[in-house]
Amino acid sequence: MKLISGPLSLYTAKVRIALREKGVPCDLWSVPFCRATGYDPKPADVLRLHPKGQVPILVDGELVVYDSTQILEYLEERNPEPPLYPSGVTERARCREVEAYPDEVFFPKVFALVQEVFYKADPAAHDADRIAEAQRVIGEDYDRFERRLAGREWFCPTFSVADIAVFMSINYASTLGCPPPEKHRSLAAWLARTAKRPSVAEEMRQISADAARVFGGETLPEGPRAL
Ligand SMILES: N[C@@H](CCC(=O)N[C@@H](CS)C(=O)NCC(=O)O)C(=O)O
Repeated sequence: MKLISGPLSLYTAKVRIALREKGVPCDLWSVPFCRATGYDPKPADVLRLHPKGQVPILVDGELVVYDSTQILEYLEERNPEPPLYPSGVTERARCREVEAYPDEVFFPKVFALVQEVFYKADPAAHDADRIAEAQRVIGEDYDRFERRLAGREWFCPTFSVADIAVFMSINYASTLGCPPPEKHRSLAAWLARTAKRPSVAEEMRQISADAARVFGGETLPEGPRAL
């Protein structure tokens, strides 16, 4: 199995964490990435295999699966143990809803910070009003995550793809200067708990190292990487 992987891609990070949790061997092929042009120019395989030219893409023999959520579903069916979805139709539906929220609703708000803070290297070029508005709407979602957790250990009865997706999105918002407020005690405890999982700790280690290189002006090269 091969994962075409974005080094700083939060969507790919979800898949990398799931692969580690499940102990599934997988070759990683990292696409190039830099601060000036992001994912451009894209490798030919990405353009050929994904209709939107995005990562992650999972290739398993003849099968190509794209979109992080679809890949997580595929991995769960291919390698059910340990499960990353709860059992029972209702809990699974709840899990899918929590997993989808950061990708579909929360991260688009964070993306304003990506465009302002990450892609504009000169702080003088940052649009302060846009950043403030992004921080306001992100704060509303932090309230929502806190209410949803309400002191529970995980978003679902057991650690799941919901925790992975929410954690990665919050990590990006935090890195871009908008961490959850201290008043959200459930969220803080859950973040610390999640960060301690070896699968997540390894992801954070790799992403921090890659981010430091990219902020230093390097282009992360295309090629094989260790999971
Ligand atoms: N819904 C997709 C989103 C994938 C996505 O937006 N990938 C980004 C990297 S994080 C990408 O490839 N961006 C390049 C582009 O859209 O041109 C998923 O969950 O996989």
